[in-house]
Amino acid sequence: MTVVETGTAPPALAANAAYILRGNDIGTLTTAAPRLYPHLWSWDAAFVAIGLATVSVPRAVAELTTLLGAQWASGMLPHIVFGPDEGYFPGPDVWGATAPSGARTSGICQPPVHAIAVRRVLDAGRRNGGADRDLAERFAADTFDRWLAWHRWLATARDPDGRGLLEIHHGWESGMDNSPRWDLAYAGVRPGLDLLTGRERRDLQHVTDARQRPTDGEYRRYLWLVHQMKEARYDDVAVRETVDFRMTDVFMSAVAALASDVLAELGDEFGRRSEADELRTLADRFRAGVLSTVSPSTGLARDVDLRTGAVVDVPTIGGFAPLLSGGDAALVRRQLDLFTGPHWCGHPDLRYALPPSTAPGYAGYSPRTYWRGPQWPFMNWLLYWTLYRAGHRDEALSLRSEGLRQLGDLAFGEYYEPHTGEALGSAHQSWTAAVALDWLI
Ligand code: 2M8
Repeated sequence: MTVVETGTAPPALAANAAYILRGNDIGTLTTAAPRLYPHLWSWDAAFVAIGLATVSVPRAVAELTTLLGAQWASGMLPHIVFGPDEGYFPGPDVWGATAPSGARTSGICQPPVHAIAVRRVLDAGRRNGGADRDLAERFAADTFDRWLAWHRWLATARDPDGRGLLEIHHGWESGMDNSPRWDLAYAGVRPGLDLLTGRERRDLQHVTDARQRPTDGEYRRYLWLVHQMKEARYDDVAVRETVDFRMTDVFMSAVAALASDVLAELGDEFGRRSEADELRTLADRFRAGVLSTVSPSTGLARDVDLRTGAVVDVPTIGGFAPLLSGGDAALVRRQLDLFTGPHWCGHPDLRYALPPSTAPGYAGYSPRTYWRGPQWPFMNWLLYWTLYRAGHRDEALSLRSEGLRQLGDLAFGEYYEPHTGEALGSAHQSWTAAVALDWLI
């Protein structure tokens, strides 16, 4: 049996991870983290289901069912499905959004990784056989149209001109909230109201120092955008016309390409040939969109500010979008060399050879601050899974072994300081525990 460097044997790591997920389970949903995020987050739920599938296929199915239960009539999957806890700001009162089912939700979305979760749950069910296989197959076939509606909504509401790049209206939609990718866009967001003063930022109570979270100035902008979208009644066209933040998100577009291919494969299995073809066409569109943004000089993919036309040239993990979507073997090779080289995973000062969320050499790099530098275990898993699937086994397995070494401290941190390996943000973060389980079992 291999023992990870920190001395934690894989069975102990797996048992602890399962225990974390069990502890964060409030019945119908697994909170993204026990105190900092006491609700279901859309892309977290996908990774959580991937982890849960290793210990309980029915519980994994339940997690995705809860998310689908909050799907909007348009097909959008909201980025938060609120549970009963009152401890998160901005909560349901601020968002003022309700799904047709009556579920209280936010009014924005997150990257569409969910088809990967359906795939993994189906694979786990088939491995187990019996009732698990029956449940997973029924679930995947019965919900196929719901996931398809989600992808169709993205393609129409968020890429209305068919350029193959999804547009986002809030940094929260990218999942990389305060990444330097969005600094330029946020510089143009000038809140017409101070929506923070007099309100309590609960997030700061759950981290060891405020530097690990976005600033109040950033939060004022975040809240202003929510206000604008709420004023537009979350209508897709009205939001596009009025919101102060309109960026193409190259990473989300790459996720859409990848997940559309995965969903197409599921469509093939269930005899949904024309829908599978439609999804492959979508995947090709997003793949081409991602490739069109690559900087010839840096080799990284870039976001564009749709309000100003400015192209964002900052070295963040988002630039590696083509590793997810593929489509150009020479570029992928170039990106892999960059990714494993001394500016990224191979940087000599890193504790573990894992990608920081922002390049350590960049002036705006901040190793303790959220999406401005720390390493994120779920991101390591997503890259691992995609690279393995695409045949880049060495790079994938290195992410797995380094990722497991990092998690050997049993903190299951939200993110990690790249040089010291210190766990930061929330402890007992669900998607961190989930990816450990998938890697181990
Ligand atoms: C973080 O985002 C939320 C807002 O959506 C927050 O900071 O309050 C991000 O890391 C996001 O990607 C993640 O889904 C969420 C829950 O883990 O937390």
